Amino acid sequence: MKLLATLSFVLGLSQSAYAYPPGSASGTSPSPTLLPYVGAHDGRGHSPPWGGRTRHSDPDDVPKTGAVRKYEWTVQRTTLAPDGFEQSLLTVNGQFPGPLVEANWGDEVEVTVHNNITGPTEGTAIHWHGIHHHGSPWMDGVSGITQCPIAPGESFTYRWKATTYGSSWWHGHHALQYGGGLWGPIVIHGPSQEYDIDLGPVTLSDYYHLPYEQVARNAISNSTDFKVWVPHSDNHLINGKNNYNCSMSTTNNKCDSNAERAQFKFQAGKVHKLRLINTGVQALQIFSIDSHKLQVTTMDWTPVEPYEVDYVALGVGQRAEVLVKATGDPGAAYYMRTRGGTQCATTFVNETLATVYYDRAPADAVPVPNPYTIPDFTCGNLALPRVKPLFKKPLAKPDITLYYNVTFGTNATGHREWYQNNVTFKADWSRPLLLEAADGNSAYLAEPQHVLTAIPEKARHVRVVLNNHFSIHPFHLHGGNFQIVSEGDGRWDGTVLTAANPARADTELLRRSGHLVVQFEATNPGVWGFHCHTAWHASVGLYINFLVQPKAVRKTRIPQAMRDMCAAWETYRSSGGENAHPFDSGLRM
Ligand SMILES: *[C@@H]1O[C@H](CO)[C@@H](O)[C@H](O)[C@H]1NC(C)=O
Ligand SMILES: *[C@@H]1O[C@H](CO)[C@@H](O)[C@H](O)[C@H]1NC(C)=O
Ligand SMILES: *[C@@H]1O[C@H](CO)[C@@H](O)[C@H](O)[C@H]1NC(C)=O
Ligand SMILES: *[C@@H]1O[C@H](CO)[C@@H](O)[C@H](O)[C@H]1NC(C)=O
Ligand SMILES: *[C@@H]1O[C@H](CO)[C@@H](O)[C@H](O)[C@H]1NC(C)=O
Ligand SMILES: *[C@@H]1O[C@H](CO)[C@@H](O)[C@H](O)[C@H]1NC(C)=O
Ligand SMILES: *[C@@H]1O[C@H](CO)[C@@H](O)[C@H](O)[C@H]1NC(C)=O
Ligand SMILES: [Cu+2]
Repeated sequence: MKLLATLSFVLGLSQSAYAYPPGSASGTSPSPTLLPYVGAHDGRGHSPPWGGRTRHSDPDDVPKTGAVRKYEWTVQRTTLAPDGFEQSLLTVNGQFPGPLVEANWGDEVEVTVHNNITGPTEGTAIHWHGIHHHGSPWMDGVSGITQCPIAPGESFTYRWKATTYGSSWWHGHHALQYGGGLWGPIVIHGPSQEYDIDLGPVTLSDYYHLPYEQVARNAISNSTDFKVWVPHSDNHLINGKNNYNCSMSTTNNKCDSNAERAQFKFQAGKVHKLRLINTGVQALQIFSIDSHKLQVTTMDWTPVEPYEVDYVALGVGQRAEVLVKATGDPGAAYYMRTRGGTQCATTFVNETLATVYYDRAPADAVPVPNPYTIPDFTCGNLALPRVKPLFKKPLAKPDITLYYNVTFGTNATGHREWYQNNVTFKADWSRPLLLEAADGNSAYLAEPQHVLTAIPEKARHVRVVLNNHFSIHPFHLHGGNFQIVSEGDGRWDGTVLTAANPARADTELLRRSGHLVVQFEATNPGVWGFHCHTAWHASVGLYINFLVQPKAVRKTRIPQAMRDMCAAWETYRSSGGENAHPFDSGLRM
């Protein structure tokens, strides 16, 4: 691993310094650990590339490293059995979870994606969750918004700057593809609270045995069966692994009930860093380690004053880095667990386990269960009152406030639809909003189904008020982060949680029958989605778009490669491409 890290730094080699363990492997060895930064042991001394910057420093003071981290990816269908149940997944380079993207704060990342999806063919697009793409909004990877899909047999090279640091993930943002396996973690090394061992990404995800197209079709269907139009996941995975009771299966897929769970290794007395990432489709995940406390140090990308908890609740797309001191018995093993919170997830499983082995634990050590009790709650962000960003930013007076009522209903044939202010979002993969905005097609942009608001040129501080009437929704902003003005039950009554230094994130939960009020700075020209990250809610139209700095976008020179991608897609589509036509909002298949 050290050697690879060295090579990748010196030669700019493709692939990661770190072999993120594919969940399909038998998994008998614990996850490997991460170095403090890419190239940490390359003989150039031990000062990190971010110099004297700390967790308290201005996050916009991004180091210039000049390094480019290159990856070469092939998206394809691969038959795997991450939980013992064999099925066809969409993978990158045959791996599930997909490869780790690893870089240092200030690096450039370049990922060439080849679309090799066959049987049937379909387009694809890869999104980099939480990356800002300042000056290159076409690199956001959302089909129908920032690009046409990469047509079958075609390739596209994404390039973006790691202007934030911490833990996140990439995923397919075309149709419901990421629900079919197309995702992986991102680690951007930067200043950190002190720790001894970086255990790397700990991904928490719900997992479906139905093909992802079917999950999407069910969610939009006019079925009256609750378990159809509210898709239920069959399993939940930690780092892409869990076992599954095959006698629950109603299909003929090959199945082995003895698949391995994820394993981790603790060194007694040491402080371990875990990068928790909810890479799921719908389920809220409540993470804990029996008999251990968690010290939370980040919210999404933002370093916060450390606070101690028994468990961390993450909605889809949310991340938290936690430090765990190994205070347990050096000869024992402990359960790591993630729970759905039965009211906050639609699933057939309530709990998923992994095992943490201390260094002197025998290989066959079996943990004694000792779970924390989780009281009932309303599926909002439990920890929010304790979140204090280390680099303080007070809340500015908004220049504009946008209000959205989130409701759910059916169309004339009984098919499900999500609405914001009575409109359901529909994408046109062939006409991405960003390209239309650059071309000045304002009449097209104004069509209601695009749910697009042009932010007035002079407005810098944009407040967005969501009032919810049904279900829970982890809302995610593209192209930047936001300050959380308020989150709670009922309609917003104008209360501000903390004006002095609100929490900052790019994803936050909109609780059931509650409200979420966020504020972002309209300083990054582009078309940026603000949407529910429950994949089959976004598919069914829960998706808002902001056109930020319309004049600057109009002046943007869209690279020819983006136009070529649309031309190739048009050729595929018009020649009867197998999966060229969306059947709902277009964000799923
Ligand atoms: C493309 O996928 C097919 C199977 O779906 C596989 O046989 C082929 O090797 C893949 N090509 C590349 C370049 O990975
Ligand atoms: C697996 O599921 C079957 C059917 O529901 C049940 O009878 C059996 O006890 C389960 N096995 C285990 C090990 O939980
Ligand atoms: C999950 O939890 C619910 C509510 O506590 C319970 O009714 C159900 O039986 C549990 N399911 C499993 C598979 O344990
Ligand atoms: C309702 O929505 C479904 C799914 O998008 C669509 O197939 C159907 O045509 C719609 N019905 C009407 C009457 O528009
Ligand atoms: C469901 O939609 C189909 C059209 O897609 C329609 O024929 C059927 O009557 C609808 N069923 C119900 C229960 O509305
Ligand atoms: C949202 O709903 C409230 C209460 O039902 C209503 O007063 C308000 O006008 C609605 N806002 C929009 C933008 O539709
Ligand atoms: C949304 O629809 C509801 C119910 O049909 C209606 O009362 C309300 O006025 C509509 N709101 C807007 C902003 O069109
Ligand atoms: Cu939702």
